[in-house]
Amino acid sequence: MSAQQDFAGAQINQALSPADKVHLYREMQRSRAFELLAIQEYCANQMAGFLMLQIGQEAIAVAARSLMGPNDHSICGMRGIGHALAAGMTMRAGMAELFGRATGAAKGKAGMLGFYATEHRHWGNHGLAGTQTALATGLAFALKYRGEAGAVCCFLGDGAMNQGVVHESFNLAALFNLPVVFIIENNGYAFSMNEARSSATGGSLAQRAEGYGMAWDRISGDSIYEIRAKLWPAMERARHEQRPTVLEISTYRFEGFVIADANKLIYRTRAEVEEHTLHHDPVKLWQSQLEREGAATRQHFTLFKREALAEARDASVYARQSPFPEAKAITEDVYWEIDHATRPKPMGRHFFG
Ligand SMILES: Cc1ncc(C[n+]2csc(CCOP(=O)(O)OP(=O)(O)O)c2C)c(N)n1
Ligand SMILES: [Mg+2]
Repeated sequence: MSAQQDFAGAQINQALSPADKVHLYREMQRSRAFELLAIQEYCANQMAGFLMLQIGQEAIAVAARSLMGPNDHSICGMRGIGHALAAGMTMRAGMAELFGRATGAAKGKAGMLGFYATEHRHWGNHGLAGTQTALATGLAFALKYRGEAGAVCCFLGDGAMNQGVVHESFNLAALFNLPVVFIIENNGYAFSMNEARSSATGGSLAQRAEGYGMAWDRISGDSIYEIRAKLWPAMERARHEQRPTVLEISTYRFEGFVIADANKLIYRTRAEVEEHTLHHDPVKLWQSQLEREGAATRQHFTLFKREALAEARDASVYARQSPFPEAKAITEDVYWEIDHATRPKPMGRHFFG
């Protein structure tokens, strides 16, 4: 029996209609289509800076978002394009941001790190590994302080788990009983370094939660059903008991660390990459599961894939036709606006006077 079927019977999955399941497929396919087209545009010199993609990891963002309600929040590390799309950022806003255009999600000034969708309670991606855990802890504190029954889903990489700030955040989340779920997307690599070379563990990264008295679990990132079945109780624990959890989801990034990673087949063997792309592609696995269930036919899946691709193409046409930001925009949306009139003094407060 596959991991998908093992968890199909979980109550939270029984609640999914065939249309809901198809929606999850389409969301994964949108993320995949957007990122595949972004690779082409990046290689055609349309984008500056880094491009870090979630191809191979799509089930995590999509399954998690499907469990979130109006009081729940999400935040992630630098590999966050799929998270923002799953949260509700339009492909147009995302692609224009990658193209550095004024119509982008961060007005074309941040590129890959500007994928904030705060109107959907997604608090963006963060370039300094692990720092999002401190922000997530603050978001969770705010929920509790305001008496709102919500959960914060904080995504981080396996490499980020070795940053000091993660342990400070775990400590405060457990000490103050905060409604946060730390979700480690363990794709086996921190940059080019595999987990065995970078992390000291007694078998799993999530187990470190025990040192803080937090609940923890491990999940296969192959399976939408398993992610939903194990994430839901953690979110409920956060919402109703204000207690944190650490979850570790095993996954794999099919592409390099960044798209300009020329060594992706040096620190990983071709056979390893093929094994994952052939047998652990979450999009293909979900499609097979839904075909077995009769939720949609193969023709439908072909159509959904085409629709996702058409949406991505529309986004890149939109991005290409959009203007670059004007030079004066460089001093907008920065602290300078608040602070520039303040005369420096030896003592006192500048920002918060
Ligand atoms: C504090 C800090 N140190 C170093 C880096 C450089 N850096 C960027 S990504 C990365 C590895 C991240 O690995 P992981 O957390 O597993 O995320 P993944 O790339 O696998 O999604 C490093 C060391 C950084 N961004 N921040
Ligand atoms: Mg990693």
